[in-house]
Amino acid sequence: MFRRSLIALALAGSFFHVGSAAASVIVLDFEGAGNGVSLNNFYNGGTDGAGNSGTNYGISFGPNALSLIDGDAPGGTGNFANEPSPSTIMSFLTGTAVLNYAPGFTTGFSFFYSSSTAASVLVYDGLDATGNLLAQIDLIAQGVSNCSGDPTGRFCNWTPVGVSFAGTARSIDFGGTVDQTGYDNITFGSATPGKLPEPASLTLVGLGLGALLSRRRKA
Ligand SMILES: [Ca+2]
Ligand SMILES: [Ca+2]
Ligand SMILES: [Ca+2]
Repeated sequence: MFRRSLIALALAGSFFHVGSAAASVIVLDFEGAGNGVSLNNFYNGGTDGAGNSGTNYGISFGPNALSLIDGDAPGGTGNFANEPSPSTIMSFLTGTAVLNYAPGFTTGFSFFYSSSTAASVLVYDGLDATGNLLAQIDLIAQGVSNCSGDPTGRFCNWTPVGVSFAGTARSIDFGGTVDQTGYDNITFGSATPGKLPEPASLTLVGLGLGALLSRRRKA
């Protein structure tokens, strides 16, 4: 489960860690979305799998993108801590989490992630992770090292990543390992995603979606 630890960040687009905040910024913090349900059209004038609605930004998600609430918060089962915007993140149990923005964006974007394995984020000029690959961001495993706080949660480290690319992007493929990689504060219009979190505790299971899935399978 702890396969990687010290692989350097690499990429085929341009990459910068933390820059300065911009004026008009959209932040997808996933707050208000359900626990272990598909995000679907939560940010697209529709609902997530539990019927919740967020702001309509015209942003939709592929079927694998799930919202997950921290187990320390009401209604949550997530096994994470120090998430940049409490208490909900995005993760996945199948494939990868794909974000679609049909009008396209050219300004770059940023996000926080926590992962126990290496992960990649891919940016495409077509919807549903199709068309030309505009950028690839390879992420190191950092989520579960020296954890404490929140008061519980195995995935306690959240790292901000900023991405720029040439062209017009219409989808982003947020990858990693199912139930081992989470994302939060996906930010458009700024190279700096939200705020930096604080430190948290160590246990030995996934982000919490696996337990949810096995419960569903039994049902
Ligand atoms: Ca929390
Ligand atoms: Ca927690
Ligand atoms: Ca959040």
